[in-house]
Amino acid sequence: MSEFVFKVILIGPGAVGKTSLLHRFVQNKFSERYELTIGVDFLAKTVELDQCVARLTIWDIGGQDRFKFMRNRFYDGAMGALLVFDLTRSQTYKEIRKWLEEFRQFAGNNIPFVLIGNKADLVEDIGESIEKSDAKKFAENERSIYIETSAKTGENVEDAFIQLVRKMINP
Ligand code: G3D
Ligand code: MG
Repeated sequence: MSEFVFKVILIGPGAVGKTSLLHRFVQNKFSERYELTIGVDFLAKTVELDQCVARLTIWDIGGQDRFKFMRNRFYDGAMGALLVFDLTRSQTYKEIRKWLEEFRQFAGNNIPFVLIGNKADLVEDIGESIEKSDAKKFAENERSIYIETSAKTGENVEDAFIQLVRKMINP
């Protein structure tokens, strides 16, 4: 089996569910938790797929704007990203382009990402705040894919990370 080691980062506006997705993904699985004092936190998880073992360190950033000096350290060596917005707040979708630009500027132009619309469980009550087809088109134009998740119910969370790992293994 081939073995890979990947640094993955979770990016996107505040309160879209980045930390919740990270915890949902590693729950009940092998993981190590590290608390760093200056606004960045990561968890480790190993996944197996397609005859490969991928050892992931998944970095989560909090209070990004307060810690601009941490950006290099956060982005440095990142090999993939989940770019997350909140399906119930269209403003967070509008900010995605800016996050993608920053990601490419700091991590590199050809690093794969998956676009995530999170909080799918709330959409039924609150209704769509963005056009799903628009998000899909945007992702495809950026050589990516779009997945809707719920960190609350767990819907598609594993799938989102696995799709990203696939893209990192076969760029
Ligand atoms: P962030 O890390 O991107 O800043 P968090 O976001 O993971 O801290 O989540 C922000 C808030 O959204 C949290 O609520 C969290 O429970 C909620 N949340 C995250 N993901 C989901 C989801 O998929 N569905 C629902 N219904 N809520 C979600 P609080 O109340 O703690 O601020
Ligand atoms: Mg967070």
